[in-house]
Amino acid sequence: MLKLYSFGPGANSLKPMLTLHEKGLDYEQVLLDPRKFEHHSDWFKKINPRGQVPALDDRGHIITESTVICEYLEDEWPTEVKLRPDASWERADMRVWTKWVDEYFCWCVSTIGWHRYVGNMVKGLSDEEFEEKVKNIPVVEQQVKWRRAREGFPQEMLDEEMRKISYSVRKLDDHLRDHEWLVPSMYTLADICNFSIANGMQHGYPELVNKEDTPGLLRWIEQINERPAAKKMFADVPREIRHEDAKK
Ligand SMILES: N[C@@H](CCC(=O)N[C@@H](CS)C(=O)NCC(=O)O)C(=O)O
Repeated sequence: MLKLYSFGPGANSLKPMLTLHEKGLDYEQVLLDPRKFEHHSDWFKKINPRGQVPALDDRGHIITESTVICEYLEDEWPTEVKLRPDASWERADMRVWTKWVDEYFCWCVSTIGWHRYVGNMVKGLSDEEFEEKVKNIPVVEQQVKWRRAREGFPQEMLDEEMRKISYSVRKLDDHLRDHEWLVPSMYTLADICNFSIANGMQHGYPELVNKEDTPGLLRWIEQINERPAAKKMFADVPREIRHEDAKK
């Protein structure tokens, strides 16, 4: 039995979740509440010592790192639905896109997400209460991020991350104006992994992602949202427990 630990269908959690739905695999859904810091609790750190979601439990084998989980599902659970091309050069192309989202696109969107939403989650805590929570965070870089979210990120950093987001949106749109999918011949993990970060930007960044400026990107976002697997995935997790504000 497959069990997925996540914050629900958004950001990194969405990657394996949509992959599972596209492949039609049954899995047990374990939703953690970031507002209760459940991902930093001892029971979860036994599953992922980094205290981050998503994590997959496959018959006792724990797999972490969202994109790695997606590739693992393709390797270990082959189905009629293929989310990777057969040709090695196309697979390489797919991995350039998944590497890019993991190393670049995800990070700029994440910092702005933390700036906009995560700070609010901890504003009500006293300094002592907040530091108690920070003590449980196993990754030092994440401790820094939580502190910055509470105190405010330096403006220079926010400006630079916004510049990277504008660049990312342009890069995706330039490609998607001329191609249906990121790997032109088929829908792949490259689409799923980039969609996990891009979905919702038409609402969160309407000045950047809109019909006039990014028609290719918007068409692709809408097209993936219309897929039966995406519809089922969003319907399976009720909106009130999706923690929309704290996923990135
Ligand atoms: N590289 C990891 C990143 C995982 C990650 O950043 N997860 C976020 C949710 S999208 C998280 O757990 N954030 C909470 C925290 O770090 O405190 C992956 O791709 O799985």
